[in-house]
Amino acid sequence: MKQLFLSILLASAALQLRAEDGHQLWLRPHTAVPVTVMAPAKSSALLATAKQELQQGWQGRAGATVTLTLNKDKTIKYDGFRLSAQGVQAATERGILYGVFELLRRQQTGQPAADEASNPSYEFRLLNHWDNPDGSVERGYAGKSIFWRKDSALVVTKRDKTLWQEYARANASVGINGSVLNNVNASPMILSAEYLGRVKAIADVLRPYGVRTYLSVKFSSPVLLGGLKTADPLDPAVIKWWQGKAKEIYQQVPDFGGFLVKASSEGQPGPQDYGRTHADGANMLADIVKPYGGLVMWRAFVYSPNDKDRAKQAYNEFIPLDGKFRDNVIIQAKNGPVDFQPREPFSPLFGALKKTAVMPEFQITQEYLGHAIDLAYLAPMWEECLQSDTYQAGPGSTVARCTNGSVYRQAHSAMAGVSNVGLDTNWCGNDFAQANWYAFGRLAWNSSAKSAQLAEEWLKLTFHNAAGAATQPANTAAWNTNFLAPVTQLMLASREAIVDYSMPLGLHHIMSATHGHYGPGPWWAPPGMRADWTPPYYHQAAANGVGFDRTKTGSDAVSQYHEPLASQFNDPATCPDAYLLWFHHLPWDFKMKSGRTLWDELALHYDHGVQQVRQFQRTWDQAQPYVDAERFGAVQAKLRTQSGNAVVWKDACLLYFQQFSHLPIQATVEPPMHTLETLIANDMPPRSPRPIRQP
Ligand code: BDP
Repeated sequence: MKQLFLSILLASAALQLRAEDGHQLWLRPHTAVPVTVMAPAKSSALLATAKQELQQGWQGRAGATVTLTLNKDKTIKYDGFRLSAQGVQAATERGILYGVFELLRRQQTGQPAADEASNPSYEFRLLNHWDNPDGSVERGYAGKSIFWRKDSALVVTKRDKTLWQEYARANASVGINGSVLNNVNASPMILSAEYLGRVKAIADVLRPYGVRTYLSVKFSSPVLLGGLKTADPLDPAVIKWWQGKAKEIYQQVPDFGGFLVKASSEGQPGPQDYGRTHADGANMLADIVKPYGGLVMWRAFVYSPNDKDRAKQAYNEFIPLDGKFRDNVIIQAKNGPVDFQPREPFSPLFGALKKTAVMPEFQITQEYLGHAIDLAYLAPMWEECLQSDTYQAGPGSTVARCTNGSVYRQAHSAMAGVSNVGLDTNWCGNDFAQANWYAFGRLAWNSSAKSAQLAEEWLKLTFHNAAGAATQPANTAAWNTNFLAPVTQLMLASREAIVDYSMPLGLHHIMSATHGHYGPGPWWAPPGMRADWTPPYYHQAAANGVGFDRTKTGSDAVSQYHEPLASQFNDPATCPDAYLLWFHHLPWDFKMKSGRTLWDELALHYDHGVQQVRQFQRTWDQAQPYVDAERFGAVQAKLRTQSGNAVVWKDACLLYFQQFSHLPIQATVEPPMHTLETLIANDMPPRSPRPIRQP
């Protein structure tokens, strides 16, 4: 009897204690069903990985035989694959691995394996890590770098390797095939022999998962590291220096992917320092990596303090260079023309550069969307950009089609995402931020994928049958109704909620820099600060109205868009509400499409954002029976903080703008609970603690 009591106690303790810390991501282990895997005879690390994944994750018929076939087939492109009753067929070893992950994903999410080819939309699907050699991460909210570490930096430990392997596996499972290991604000150190040694060690661990290694380089490295007098891209000594460096890199990492360059941008050195163009700089590096099959990703994130409208500058600088870049150069452009704001229209460079490959850069890390505190599922934002019609080659020339090779002839195609990964136990700081890593990979694979489907997939993989959940869902129907459906809705509404309580109706860049772009700062303009780094430059609030005039009679940014967009954006009557104050400076009593005044509409959006987060809290609370205690509590705490901070955003913006509008806040809007004075004085919303994995 005593024995029985003890074992019941132990069993129930095990059930309660087996909380999940999120480290397994969407790849939580399952009890595998026996399977026989027939693989090509050749021995290869990638094929071995594929075989192992099948054996440890098979959920299909017990005793089934799965055949992996390497076979060129004209329906298969790049690293695509075909699933059939026999198994997986692909032209490359990477394709086999991706097919295996797709097969397993389908089994786990209950989708039948259709007999059809699945091809990636983009040839290169890359994460950009903004990691510094000292281990810090620019705009990182999930702990220190997984690649670099201060002090004993270059000693590779067993723990490093385990982490890099887990990271590579997660990437491979969603089709990501490249990682840029360091910050675009690059340290020249990264190209030193010592650091290249560590790059090699990382590359060796990532390779069996099909993830190639890339580096960001500082344009002045020949001076800073090589001791040369110049970094002029046309100088023979400079060219020779880069050639030597490339040789050294490729000796260590034979499949090195290439360079990412932020040049002549935000104080970074570049070809313009020597009177040369972006094309001169990019082509010099492209010629050097060409013999090795390398790429140069040259960023279009350029703007100077002297330009009257920051949003116009990339277009003005790059359009005259169209057709002047080598075919292994890809221009990497952020989704919007300014920065990674909660909402921007698409960058007018997409589709306008017709003889130069352009790749979209998205920000997975939530610099302007609530860091790792706020719950923001970003796939709807990326889908919005990818599906925007540029009209540059007729209707249907979406951003996706203009960048993935469907519209223009381009030698290569790529998509990049600024990673949100760090040393935190759950990798991303917020359990829900993992969904953005997942969705980025899946969208780079299939740019027509729907955010809703990706959210569902991710939720099933990440939460279904959560170990240690208070009540194990008795059947899938209850789980679907009580967890999957409401939490999917929460995810899909989450980005719009942030837009609403922070920068609705086309407002942008009005956050405070004091807290690293987290909270509101419409007033933020320290003396001497360059104007285009301060919110008043962007919102232009005054007695006569609010918004940035980018119409034909304003900065004329509208003309960078192809018709019919230029005319549509130019007229406030036809400009979508979502972009209204992006393109227009309008009086506070401007009549909106809804019939309300601009002021009232603005207040309603702010209020709606706040109410939405409260609804998210309720939805999550009801999900408790279906989630393990650890992840439930972590998300609940974050939502609580977000909810308070959303009110801070609403109060700050409405009270600040009210100084100019002099209009009352309508009665249906929740009255402010802060005063403008305290908000400005504190300038710092509360933050939530996060679990940190010690390096
Ligand atoms: C801005 C970030 C800054 C980055 C820059 C970039 O605030 O940290 O260095 O983008 O993309 O949004 O280069």
